Amino acid sequence: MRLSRYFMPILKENPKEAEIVSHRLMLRAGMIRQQSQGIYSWLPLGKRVLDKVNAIIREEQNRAGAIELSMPTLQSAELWQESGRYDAYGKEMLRIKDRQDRPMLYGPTNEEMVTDIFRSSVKSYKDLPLNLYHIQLKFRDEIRPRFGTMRSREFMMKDAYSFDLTREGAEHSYNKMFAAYLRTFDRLGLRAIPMRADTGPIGGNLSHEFIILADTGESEVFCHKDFVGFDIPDERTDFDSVEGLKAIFDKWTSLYAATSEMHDEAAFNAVPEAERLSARGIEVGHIFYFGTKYSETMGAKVQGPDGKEHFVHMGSYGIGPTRLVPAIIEASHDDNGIIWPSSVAPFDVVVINMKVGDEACDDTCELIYAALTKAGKDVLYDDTDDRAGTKFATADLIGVPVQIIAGPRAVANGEVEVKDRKTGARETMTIEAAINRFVA
Ligand code: 5CA
Repeated sequence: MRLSRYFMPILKENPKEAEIVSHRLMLRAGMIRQQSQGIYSWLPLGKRVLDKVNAIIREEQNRAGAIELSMPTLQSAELWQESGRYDAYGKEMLRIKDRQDRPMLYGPTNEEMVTDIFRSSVKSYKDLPLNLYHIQLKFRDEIRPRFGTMRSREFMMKDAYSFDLTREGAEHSYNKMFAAYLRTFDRLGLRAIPMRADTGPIGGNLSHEFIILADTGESEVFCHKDFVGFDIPDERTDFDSVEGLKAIFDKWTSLYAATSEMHDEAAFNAVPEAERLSARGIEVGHIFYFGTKYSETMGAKVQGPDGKEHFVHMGSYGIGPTRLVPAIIEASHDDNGIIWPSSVAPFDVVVINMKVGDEACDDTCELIYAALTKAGKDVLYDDTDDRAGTKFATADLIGVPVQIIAGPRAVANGEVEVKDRKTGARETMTIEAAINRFVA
């Protein structure tokens, strides 16, 4: 991508409305734009990061056996009247009427709709377990939308829904998502700690929130320090192994960890003082087991091996991609801007031409740009005629992990400078060596 032809509206000034660093940096880097209160456009740079986050979420959902579909944002009120949540959900639900005066709503979550899909076609235990997910916009008319896309009214959610014949089966489905979430957040460069949590309007009595520790987080959390160093389930994890996944779940729930709603002061005080962590955190995921709450009210039954009809046991599993992007920034930035983990960086490398119009600089940059693009890398080429200082500031602000800097003096020697955004370390090397770093 040539920066001169890209759309990346950088702000020079700090936006006044931004209270936390991620919101400030997302606005300054031209990643998002507020369209009305709590409703955002994702501009090209932001969209790239969001897509990369979603790709990792999708890979880990698929690995755990969940199957992707796509459900609409607009739902009929009838479904919600069946479950009893149409009235119970309250003012957070955006209610709409169509031209025939039929009540509709912009989905805040999809338990009802997915249960309707399930009951229309699954009739036998032989088709279980089943886990269906989508990555789709939701709307919740939050009282206090704030911090940019961290708490917005329209937001994206990966929501998965599992169906099992028995409670034991449903627990295994829960554990699959539990392990998948540990892997997902780790690949996003985050340490998320599962904590016992309240179930709110979703219901049920088994639930964990996945929390990232951050001073700017909205949740107050309490946990054992050791969680910070626990091992993440690796790529070879067998998601069909009931014992294997139970062992992961048991380990990750063996020590104290709870959000303020579920906090038990006495149990926390039993943890040795030096090992207690009382902090603030950002909820990036939330998983629930709620048994037959929706299957009973909506009549989702399958025939069991005993020939009888059984209401299915269900769980739901949410991740907030549009919250994860700012959460990653909260965890990874410095005074100059964002520092993306390479797994979600909008570009793998930025090539900075220090003297556009100088034949040697132009040729060198074009050569590197072409070679890295051919090697399948996402390359941003700063071919603008901005001053060097502006180019460096932009590259640091948008947080691309590696900068290749081509200035006339180095280029005359057949060399470029390679800067690591995270450490700030700069190294001069031949053009070939700079290319090989990515191609090899
Ligand atoms: N149906 C269940 C799970 S699929 C559910 O709705 N869970 S939730 O309410 O906990 O939301 C799931 C995730 O969506 C949260 O963990 C959070 O990451 C994200 N989320 C929720 N509300 C917002 C919001 N207002 N802005 C941004 N992200 C949000």
